[in-house]
Amino acid sequence: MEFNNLLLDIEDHIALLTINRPKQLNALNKETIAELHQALEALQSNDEVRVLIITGSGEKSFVAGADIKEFADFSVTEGTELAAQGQATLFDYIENFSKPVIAAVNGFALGGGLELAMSAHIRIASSNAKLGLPEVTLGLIPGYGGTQRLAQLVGKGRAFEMVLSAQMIDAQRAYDTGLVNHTVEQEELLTSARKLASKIAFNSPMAINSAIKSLNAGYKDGMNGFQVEIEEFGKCFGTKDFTEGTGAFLNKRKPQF
Ligand code: CO8
Repeated sequence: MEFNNLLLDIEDHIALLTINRPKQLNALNKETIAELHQALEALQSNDEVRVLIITGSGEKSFVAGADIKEFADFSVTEGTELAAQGQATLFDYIENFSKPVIAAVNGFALGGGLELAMSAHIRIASSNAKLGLPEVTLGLIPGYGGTQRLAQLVGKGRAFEMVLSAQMIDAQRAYDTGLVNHTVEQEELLTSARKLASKIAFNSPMAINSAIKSLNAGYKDGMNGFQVEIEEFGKCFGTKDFTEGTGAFLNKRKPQF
């Protein structure tokens, strides 16, 4: 697959997606969002791939936000449409992806960039990362799910402070508040993300898909997370992964999923 703004590398069941607009600090323009969707769609149905890592090109920035140049003259209708389409095709799409997505945050994760990282299931940040939602300095608010996901991750009080003050936090603070799962030195970022990804890749893809659905259900309006968990738990018993996993345990061997 060829992209203008993305690099895609698949190795050992792990897909590494690199947003590649380093001169613009990997800002998300329309084309990049469309390419990410296209790549994700292809990876969804690629059975070789079990885990995704998303990162940014260069050492300075993960993603410095939505591309401000593209929406500077938008109307109310266009702004609404931009947010709705972006949420549906990228941010919600990642959160509900059937395979785990790890964001490897290698520098600035601002606005839409932090929202992208928050859509992923797991975040690892390099120690130079700076994270924030600066939209109110532009007369905007986060439009790619940031007001919702930030509060889910760090709690409502901290989310209010970050959104209203527009202040960036460093990687240590992001770790302390639960916004990222780990912080590591920049040179270790991709190795750490790959290490975690390969641990996940070893496990049952079918069970992992059920776990993603169940965990997400607790955060969706009108869904009963406990009920979804019961249903997904039950479904596992009908899968070949369950036969393999339990069979391997009982026969004292490693499972081959
Ligand atoms: N959009 C477009 N271009 C950008 C962006 C961006 N978000 N961020 C950086 N760039 C470009 C700069 O314009 C500059 O380009 P050029 O060389 O052509 O002038 C280049 O990247 C390098 O940037 P700087 O020279 O500014 O680099 P610095 O090291 O001085 O500063 C910063 C780095 C602090 C990250 C600075 O670039 C900055 O503040 N960027 C903007 C951050 C921001 O406000 N992000 C939020 C954007 S709004 C958003 O994401 C809304 C999401 C929800 C949208 C929902 C639909 C509407």
